Amino acid sequence: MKLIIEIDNMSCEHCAKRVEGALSNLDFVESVKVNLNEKKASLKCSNNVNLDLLRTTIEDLGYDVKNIIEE
Ligand SMILES: [Cu+2]
Repeated sequence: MKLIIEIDNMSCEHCAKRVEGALSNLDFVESVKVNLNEKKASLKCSNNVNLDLLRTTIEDLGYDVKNIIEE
């Protein structure tokens, strides 16, 4: 499944890499790419995706999840 996560408060490429690294460590995340300018993470996830865990993983880093969209 493909997801787009809209993320607020990432201020630089370092933030984007932090989010990318944390999300890629989740076992159901197959691939992740964060676009800083668009404030979006694009993910490919397996079927056992946990949306709450995606949200809290990003929020625990200090960023805000505005929306999670299934493509
Ligand atoms: Cu930063």
